[in-house]
Amino acid sequence: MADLFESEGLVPPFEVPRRSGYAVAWNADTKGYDILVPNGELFYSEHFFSSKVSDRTLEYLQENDTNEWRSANWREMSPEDIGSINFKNIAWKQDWINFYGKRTPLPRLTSWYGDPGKAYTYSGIKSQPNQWNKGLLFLKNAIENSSGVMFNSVLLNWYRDGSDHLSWHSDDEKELGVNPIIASANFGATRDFIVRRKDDISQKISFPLKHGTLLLMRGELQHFWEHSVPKRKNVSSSRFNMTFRRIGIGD
Ligand SMILES: O=C(O)CCC(=O)C(=O)O
Repeated sequence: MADLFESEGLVPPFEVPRRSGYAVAWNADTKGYDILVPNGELFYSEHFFSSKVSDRTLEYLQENDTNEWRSANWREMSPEDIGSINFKNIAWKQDWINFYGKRTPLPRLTSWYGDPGKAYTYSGIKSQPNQWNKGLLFLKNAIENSSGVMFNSVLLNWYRDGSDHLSWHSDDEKELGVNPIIASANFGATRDFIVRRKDDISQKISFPLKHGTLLLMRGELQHFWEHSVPKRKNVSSSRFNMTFRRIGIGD
């Protein structure tokens, strides 16, 4: 892999620490950056999905029987309101967590899809898979064809605006295997996805995940690094993230 600092004039939209163990190389075949970090590998493709596919996905994720998705004020709706909406394609749900003894809504909406039996537990919440639909299978196939990696499940996150967020964590649940391979597909508003080393949090990279961006994480990354999607006051529209996963495959 060519060293970042001898790159071919392409400027990635993220910065990696200038120290040994890091490298970034443009991959002309997959039209993205291969990124090597100490104890981990990532792949970043800013415009992996065309704007046509990305725009249609944004609509697909929000289509419902009662609200015009472009103008709906999702932020103002209560968890009960959201629960009563009949979304055509995705079974969105508001999960609740116990935060210092208080029942608190998760600061985003979620949904879990996968092959039969591929249940997943995150934030202490166990989810049984919804059945794959055409739209999700289309995106999954596109990622599989490009990466050569097969996935059997996907976690969807809906960040209604910049106050929805995700705290520091690693995707290191046992069912994801020893070295999980995770593919993150992104639609809607751009949000920063930050990865940092667990043993030295000054080593970090902030990836702007945009409408149509794909980010792959693999290798030992989940053991040595954690990631988050922090709040952003200036973001007023929805962002959707899908992390395609391999449950019970045992990499
Ligand atoms: O929204 C994102 O980009 C990250 C999602 C994530 O890390 C997760 O669902 O575990």
